[in-house]
Amino acid sequence: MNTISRRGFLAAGAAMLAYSQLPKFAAAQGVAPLSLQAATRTLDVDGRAATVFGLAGPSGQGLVLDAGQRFRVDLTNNLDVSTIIHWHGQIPPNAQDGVPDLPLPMLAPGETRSYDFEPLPGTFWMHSHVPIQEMQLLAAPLIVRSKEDLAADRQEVVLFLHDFSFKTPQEVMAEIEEGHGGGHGGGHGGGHGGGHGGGHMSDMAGMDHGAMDGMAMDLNDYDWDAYLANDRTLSDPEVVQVERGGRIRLRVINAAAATVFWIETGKAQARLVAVDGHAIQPVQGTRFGLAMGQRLDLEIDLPQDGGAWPILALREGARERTGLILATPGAEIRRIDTLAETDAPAFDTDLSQESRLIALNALTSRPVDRSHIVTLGGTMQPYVWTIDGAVWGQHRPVSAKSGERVVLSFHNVSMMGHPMHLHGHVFQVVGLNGRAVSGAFRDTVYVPSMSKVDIALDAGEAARWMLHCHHMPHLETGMMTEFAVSA
Ligand SMILES: [Cu+2]
Repeated sequence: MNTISRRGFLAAGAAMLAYSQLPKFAAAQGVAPLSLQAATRTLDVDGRAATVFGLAGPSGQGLVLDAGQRFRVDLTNNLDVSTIIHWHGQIPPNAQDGVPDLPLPMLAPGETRSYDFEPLPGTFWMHSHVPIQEMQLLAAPLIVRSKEDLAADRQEVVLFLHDFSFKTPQEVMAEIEEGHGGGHGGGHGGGHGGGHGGGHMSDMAGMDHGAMDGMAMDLNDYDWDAYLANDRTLSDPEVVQVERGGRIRLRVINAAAATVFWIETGKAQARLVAVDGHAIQPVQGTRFGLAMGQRLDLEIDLPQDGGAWPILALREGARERTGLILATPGAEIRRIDTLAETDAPAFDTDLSQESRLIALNALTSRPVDRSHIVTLGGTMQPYVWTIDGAVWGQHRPVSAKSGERVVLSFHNVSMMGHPMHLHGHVFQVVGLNGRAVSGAFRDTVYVPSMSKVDIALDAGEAARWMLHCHHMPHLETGMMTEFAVSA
């Protein structure tokens, strides 16, 4: 077998360890915990220096664990503000989950805290659970390799997406709350044709754009200054060296605060093989979308010819795009404009992508002990987003007992989509607009405007687990409740 050959090729070909290139060996196994530093760093965004936050591990931003390696990490806060980091999608003991004061306080400047748990393999990420810090890029990949990853002859590439503003997050929030955030009429570029049960959407479709502004399905409630792929824009994208005929595992992470992206692989055919770190029955295609907090694992078999393959991330309902380029040595790299010629469509308004995702192994069949309807509501003006009619602090917990089979039915009665993230659990998508499915396992599910999504799970550790929208301005204004699991 030639499992060594491709790695040998890469080691020889790569002069330095690029952000996206996973190191050959994640770290020394066993004894020493990995060090992770929350710290400021400087990015070059289209020629302008930007001071942002970051999470520096032993070999660049983020962490890579090998198969079987425990998540043993010493997190140090080198910022001049308190912070706390959430290991998105992982199931640590609740005390290590990384939500401010739930149960542990944030780390003061200079403080170090130790973490130790058995991680789930797959494509994960980590970020501050303070929304305005996440908006400043206090977020990074968390890749946990499986045994299969180690055995496979394929090159792993990470595509970490974020939206970026030169303004402070406080200024961004103020503009959004005043309704000056930018082009939220953009939703009408996208085909929201069919699939909606109610007559509401079709009523809207008959109205002219001026009348719909602020009323119809809203996308993109903020126009960011840049859209980053591995901290870079298309004016100077990362070029990842690949080999002719190579197989790529592309790990896409949408870490954006408030941007849904389509991933377009262009001439490179892709197979979607996992979402949120969990395997699905492979789906062929060249365009797949993901909302904030979600991940996609794409397998790409490159042709035998040399060349360059741009992997683009398109902002939904808009022309902006970002991405990286896969290229064989010596291939000609063409410049790609940061604006596409036309708007990308809105993402999954009819749940057509989600309905194509089928779990490899479904949850074991058993009676449902408890079910809850979780209503997602809110408006742009005033800028308030709610779960069951309440913001965090006035919320009524969604309750269950540890070990119970629970079904949560998200009913989105608002004009924006919401990526709903549950802490401490992996759930299966089991219903889409009232139709039963054996859908993907996830930790973050996108609930489009005026749609219903049902998830099933077995309630885990008896604790308070956060359940919230992963749109950071929505979360900042209170779109969070708790899944209260009792013993
Ligand atoms: Cu939301």
